[in-house]
Amino acid sequence: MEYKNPLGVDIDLETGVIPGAKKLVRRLSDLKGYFVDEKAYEELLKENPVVYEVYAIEQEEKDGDLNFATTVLYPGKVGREFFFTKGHYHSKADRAEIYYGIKGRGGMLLQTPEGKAEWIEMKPGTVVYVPPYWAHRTVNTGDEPFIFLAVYPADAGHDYGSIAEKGFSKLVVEENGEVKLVDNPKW
Ligand code: M6P
Ligand code: ZN
Repeated sequence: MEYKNPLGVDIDLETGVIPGAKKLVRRLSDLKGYFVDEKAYEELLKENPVVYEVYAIEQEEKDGDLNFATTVLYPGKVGREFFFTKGHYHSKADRAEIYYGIKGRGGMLLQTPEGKAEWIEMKPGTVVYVPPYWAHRTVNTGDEPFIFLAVYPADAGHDYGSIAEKGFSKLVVEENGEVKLVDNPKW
C-alpha cells in the first residue's frame, strides 16, 4: 500500500492565501453574461477588476479524497448586483461541500435544479453545508474582501453549464442600502 503524506498548512486569515496552493484569478471579463445589467457590465469592463481569487489544494479526482480551497471575493457591484463567484453544480451532482467563513460579509445562494433558491448569510465562523444536488454561489455583500474556505470531494468536479446560461432564479442586489433577493428576469 502506498500512503499519501498528511499535510498541514496555515491559511493567512487576513489575505486568504494558502501557501503552496494553485492560484486562480477571475476578472470581470471571465464573467461575461453572468450579470443582468449588461450596460453596467460593459462600463466596468473598461477597468476589468479582479472579482475573485481561488487558492486550491487539489488531489487526483478520486472517490474518497478531499480538496480544499480559499476564495477571496472582492467587494463591488455590477449595476445593483453584488460581485459573486460563477457558481456551479457538481459534475458528480450528488457530491456535498462545506464552506467556512473567514473574513468579511456575504452569503451563499443555493438552488436545486428546479430553481428552488435559498440564501444563507455568512460571516467569520459561519459553516455552510451544501447538500448533494444544490448549485452554490457566494456573494460579497460587504465593503471588504469576503474570504472563506471550501472543502469538497476530490471527484466532485464543476458543472458550470446551466448557471452560465441563465444564472440562479434569484439575484442578490442592493436596494435602498439593503441586501435584497429579487427574481432573475432571465430565469
Ligand atoms: C470554492 C469552491 C471551489 C470553487 C470556488 C469558486 O472555493 O467551491 O470549488 O471553484 O469556490 O467558485 P466557482 O468555481 O463557482 O467560480
Ligand atoms: Zn462546489
